[in-house]
Formats: sequence, C-alpha cells, structure tokens
Amino acid sequence: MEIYILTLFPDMIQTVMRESIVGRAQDAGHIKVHAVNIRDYSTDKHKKVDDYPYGGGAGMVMFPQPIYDAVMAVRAQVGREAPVIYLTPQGKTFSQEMAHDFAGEDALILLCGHYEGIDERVIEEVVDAQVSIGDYVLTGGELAAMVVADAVARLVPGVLHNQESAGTESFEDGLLEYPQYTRPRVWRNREVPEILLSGDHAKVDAWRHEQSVERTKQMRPDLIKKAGA
Ligand code: 6GU
Repeated sequence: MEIYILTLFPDMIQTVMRESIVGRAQDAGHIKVHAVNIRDYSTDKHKKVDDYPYGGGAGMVMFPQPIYDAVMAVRAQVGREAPVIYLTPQGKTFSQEMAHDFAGEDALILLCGHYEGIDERVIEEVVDAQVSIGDYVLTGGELAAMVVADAVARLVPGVLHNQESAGTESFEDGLLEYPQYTRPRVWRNREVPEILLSGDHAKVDAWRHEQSVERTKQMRPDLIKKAGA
C-alpha cells in the first residue's frame, strides 16, 4: 500500500514514519509513505502557498493552485483510483472502522492543511472525504495524517508480526483491553493476579473478558452500548 502525505512540512512526516513498526514495514516493502511538499508545486515566483482571506479575518488561507497541482501530480504517479482525504477538525471523526476501510485501498492521498485552512473550492474540486482525529485543534494536519497512516499501516497484511496481532486490541471487539502483567510476580508489594499464574486458559480468558467489560464500563460507558456486552 502507498500512502502519499501532501504537506508543507515533509521532514516532519519522514522523521516520524521511518521509526518503529511503520519504519520497519516500509523497509520490508509492505507499505510506502511518500511525503510530498505542496510548496514544490507553487507556480508563484516566491513559492508562496497562502494569502489573506476574502472577507477579512485572522490568519492566512492556502490558495488552490499548489494543492490542486500536487494532487494531480500524485494521482498521475499512482495511476489508479486513490481517495483524497483532507485532514481537518471539520471532518468526520476517525475510527477503527474507517481505518479498516482505508486499509482496503491500494493507495491513499492524505492532504494536510495549515494556517486557517485551505480555499473551499479546492476541497470541492478534489477531496473525497474529510477526517478529524478528535475534538481539539492542532496547528496543522500533519499529526492527524500520521495518526491515520499509523492506524491504517498496522492493518496491512504482514505489517504486524504474530506477537503484535491486530485482532485482539481495544476497539476491535468494541471493548478496551484487559490489564497486562509481566515479571516480577511481586513488585513493590503488588502481586500479579493469581488466576494468570494458574495455567487454566479458559479461566484466564474469562477473567480477561470480565476485566475488559469492567474497564470499559468505568472508562468508556459510551462503548458498552455499542458493543452490547
Ligand atoms: Cl485533522 N487537523 C487539525 N488542524 N486539527 C485537528 C484535526 C485535524 N483533528 C483534530 N484536530
């Protein structure tokens, strides 16, 4: 799978996406993350990408031309259908379900805005979906794009090893994860729950499920309604 991130800060993307599991997945050829500098596509003699908003107001707005040309160039390079997703607090809230939908694509084009946003007409012209990562405001779409890229990458076959398997985590069954323990068995007078040492797998599974339900009730009662647990 190929993920193109269109941004004014390509170094920010490269630095993060070459680390850890996503970095390893790129080295192994399971995914490729391309950081595309929108400024490179500006036809302005000073490589300007933004201007004052019509109607007045604070901040600057990214004008359509560099964004449109960058998207067209990437589309030509991809050579197949790839959705253009604009990261914005005005978008639909990102979810594990959306991550699964995006993971089914061969390629994704993630567009990061900056300043006060981008000209509405370029959204109308090229954007297929608008996505937010939650109800708070970031300085730009880069961190949001990387959140989406990370959540999608780990669902691409081969990216996670068996040990890190994708099925049992929080949200896959609509419940939060159960607590985990490792050695030592006693640490600062706190003991690992006895049942985990019993070797009785059925009992361990039942205990873990109960813990997941309890934890979800405490921390995320809104999820319990959806999971029907
Ligand atoms: Cl996608 N962008 C920005 N700038 N802020 C956000 C966001 C996106 N999602 C939540 N806050």
